[in-house]
Amino acid sequence: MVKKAFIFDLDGVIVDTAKFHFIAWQRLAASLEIKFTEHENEQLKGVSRVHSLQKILEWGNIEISPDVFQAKMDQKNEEYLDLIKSLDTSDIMPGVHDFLLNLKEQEQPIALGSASKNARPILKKLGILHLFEVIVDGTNVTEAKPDPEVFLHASRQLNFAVQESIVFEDSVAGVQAANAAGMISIGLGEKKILHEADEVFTHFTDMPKDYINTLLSKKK
Ligand code: B16
Ligand code: MG
Repeated sequence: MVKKAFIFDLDGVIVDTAKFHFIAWQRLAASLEIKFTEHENEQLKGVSRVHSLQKILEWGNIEISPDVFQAKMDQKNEEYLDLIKSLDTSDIMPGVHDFLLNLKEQEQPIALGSASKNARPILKKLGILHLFEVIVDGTNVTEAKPDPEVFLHASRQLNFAVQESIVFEDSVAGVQAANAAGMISIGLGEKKILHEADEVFTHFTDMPKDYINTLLSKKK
């Protein structure tokens, strides 16, 4: 049977946490009197915590000491962790659980490729940690998306070539990272935002019924 490496982003693809990152960053930006709307937020999706804060400070033209920088990052993460306290299986994105189970049934390898340092506890909380053979997250990488490092680690650990790897992403930076790696990129979200992806769906539930088979024969 044909096999491919199926690599999933976490926030905004598997679980609906993107909205909580948004709220936490917005509060952080407000504390520094920096404007932060959906437009700015879009540019932070898939971007690591440290790079996100750097971008926000650039937008506000503000410089802070390393100590305050660390304190602000901690503050954002505390807000975020507080917001996701009540996270449960109802926050799994539509169709994702079935899609993962279908892949498992076909014995297809599954990896996580996320910028988040909170990935493992979130997957555990949702009861789906065991579905992932490989987890590459913000604790394992040095380069932030759009750098392909996170996805290259994931395919390497699954023992697959980049041409045999498929990435599911909700962010522009993540789609660019998958493309830079030479992998097939499937966008989850709006076509007009994720137009660089090889294909885009609003949700997993919008994919055709036999889409896994289509992906197994898809070429970059
Ligand atoms: P944390 P993903 C990314 O996760 C989020 O999209 C992004 O908004 C967040 O800043 C980043 O993780 C770091 O997350 O603060 O939890 O370490 O989309 O790559 O799964
Ligand atoms: Mg994401």
